[in-house]
Amino acid sequence: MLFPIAAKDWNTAFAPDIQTKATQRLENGQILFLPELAFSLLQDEKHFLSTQHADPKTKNISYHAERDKLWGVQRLTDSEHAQLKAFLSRYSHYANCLIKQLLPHYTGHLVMARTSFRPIQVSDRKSSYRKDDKRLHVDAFPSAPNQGKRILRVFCNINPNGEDRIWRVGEPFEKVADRFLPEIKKPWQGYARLLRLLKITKSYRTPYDHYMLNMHDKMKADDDYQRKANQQEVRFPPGSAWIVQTDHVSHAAMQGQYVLEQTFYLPVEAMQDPALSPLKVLEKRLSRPLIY
Ligand SMILES: O=C(O)CCC(=O)C(=O)O
Ligand SMILES: [Fe+2]
Repeated sequence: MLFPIAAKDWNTAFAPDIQTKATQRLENGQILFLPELAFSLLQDEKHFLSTQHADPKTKNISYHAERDKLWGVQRLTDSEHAQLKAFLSRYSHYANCLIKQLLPHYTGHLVMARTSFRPIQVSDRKSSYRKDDKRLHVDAFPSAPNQGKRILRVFCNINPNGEDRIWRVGEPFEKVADRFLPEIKKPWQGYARLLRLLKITKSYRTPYDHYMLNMHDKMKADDDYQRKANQQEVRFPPGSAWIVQTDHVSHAAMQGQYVLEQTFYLPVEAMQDPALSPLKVLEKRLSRPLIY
């Protein structure tokens, strides 16, 4: 489930056999675990280890490096706003270095998406079942269809009080698909166009997005499945980092506070083995293309 990798520096040069193995393990649904990869905060960044600047309406503080945009925040002075941006921009840069060094096969294909800072204690968070990441799920976003692209995330636990980030990791994607796919109705023709027209989605919700979103919702809604599905607790201590394809790995975040995260999108064709992608797994089971 976890593939441990030794590295203390975000710019470590890895041997080719580690790079190849890491890519294979990741594509097979394992989590790349870097137990010694800490992200040390600069003096003025420590100020942000608090919940006071997180907008209570959103789960995370988010930053988009290319657009230099910060959201999900409150009560920031202009200089704090700039400092928080610089903090998340620094993490985004470090995460990018790590991925370039560890997964060079993907270089040139990865699209850098959102950076997030998660200062809220996970176990205290109340939300509807759909938004509740304490329930096992695979990632799929209702308003941001990713049209088959892989979701690759780099997490780092920066908790200053010794508190682990605790996850549950569920069964392999193929099993999840076998369990939930038969329950999902075909997308209604014209619905995706309507969602786009009404600006409910930021891009066209392909049939792939329809099936992934339904799997996400059905997994979270099923109490029996949450309890009985094959699963394992995994702990990520402070000063550790982990890389995971969250569209493929069934996961739930149960406890912990103060995590940084960088999201990347990867086209399926850029994988070493595209047959392992959720897109190809679903297309095989449904015997038809799902991107159109
Ligand atoms: O915040 C976490 O530890 C993970 C939450 C989650 O489900 C996700 O980021 O996909
Ligand atoms: Fe998730």
